[in-house]
Amino acid sequence: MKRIGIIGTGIMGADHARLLTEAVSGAEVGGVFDLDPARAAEVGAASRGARVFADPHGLITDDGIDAVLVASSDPTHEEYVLACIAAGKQVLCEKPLSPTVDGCTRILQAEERFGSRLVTVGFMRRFDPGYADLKRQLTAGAIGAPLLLHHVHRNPAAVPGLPSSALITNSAVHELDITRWLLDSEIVEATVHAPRPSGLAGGTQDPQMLVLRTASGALADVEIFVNARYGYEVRCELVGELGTITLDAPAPTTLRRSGLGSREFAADWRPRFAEAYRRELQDWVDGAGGGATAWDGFVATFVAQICVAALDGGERLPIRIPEVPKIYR
Ligand code: ISE
Repeated sequence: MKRIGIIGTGIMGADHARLLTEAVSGAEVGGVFDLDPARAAEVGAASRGARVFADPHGLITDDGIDAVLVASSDPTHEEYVLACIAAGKQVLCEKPLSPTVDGCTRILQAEERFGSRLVTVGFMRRFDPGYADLKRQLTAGAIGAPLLLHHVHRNPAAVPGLPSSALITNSAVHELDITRWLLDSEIVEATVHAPRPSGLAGGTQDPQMLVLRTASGALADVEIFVNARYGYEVRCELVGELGTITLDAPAPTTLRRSGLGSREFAADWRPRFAEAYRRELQDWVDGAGGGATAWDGFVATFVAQICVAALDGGERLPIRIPEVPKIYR
């Protein structure tokens, strides 16, 4: 039984703790830490009485903890991931690996010095049955060569005053990762278009439209809209030379009544990606290596930062990703 230590027991840390306790085999929550001790105690108690640590570094180095899951606030990821590498422990870090390219680079360097991969990044969509099937069909040649990829990513409401860049670094970063993963080709150019912002977005530039070109010559567009009001929705359509594949994951049921059909949308991403999170955790616990690497985490942050510059400047920007270090090839 692998004993997992969780750093950060907010919305994602608590959800991971629940999945590890109820839905993943071969692991248990061995310890938790949160800046809010009451929140940590609550999640510890719900995880079959896992130990509550007063110090995150104490959790990382404790002999009773075999591997660490980092779900704390984004700017703290680097510190905890580096400490896990120093302790030689496997770590699953929620996205982003670090919000800065420099932070991601320091993690890559530490992992290279260690000599083998310890870091997995929580780009859970790679484990979503829908995206996995899309990739399987594309690879099997079902629609021929891919030409266009249309993404829609909507949240019902964002916190007032959210910086416009967060739509890219916190939300569209999933599309940046899934586009290069699905098409198996790096993003080499980005433009970000900003329509009239929604009057309900509290001053944030929302929505935004990203246009990305891949090295293979395909174009991907991403509508990111975090105050869409009606619910949480993620879908996409891949257009190839022979046909298209649509990924739409609505509620399992549609209600037809009084001349109308309707279906439910979740309030956030957890129900939509519940199976993806479960598969991601099981893969990590099993050491199967199917998740995103620190290199993938670096590339996502690298591309996101250029998209933010493209939003600010309004122009089309080239993206030159550095050479892949040896341990990630
Ligand atoms: C959130 O942080 C996530 O990671 C979700 O997967 C994403 O869909 C949402 O837009 C983000 O705010």
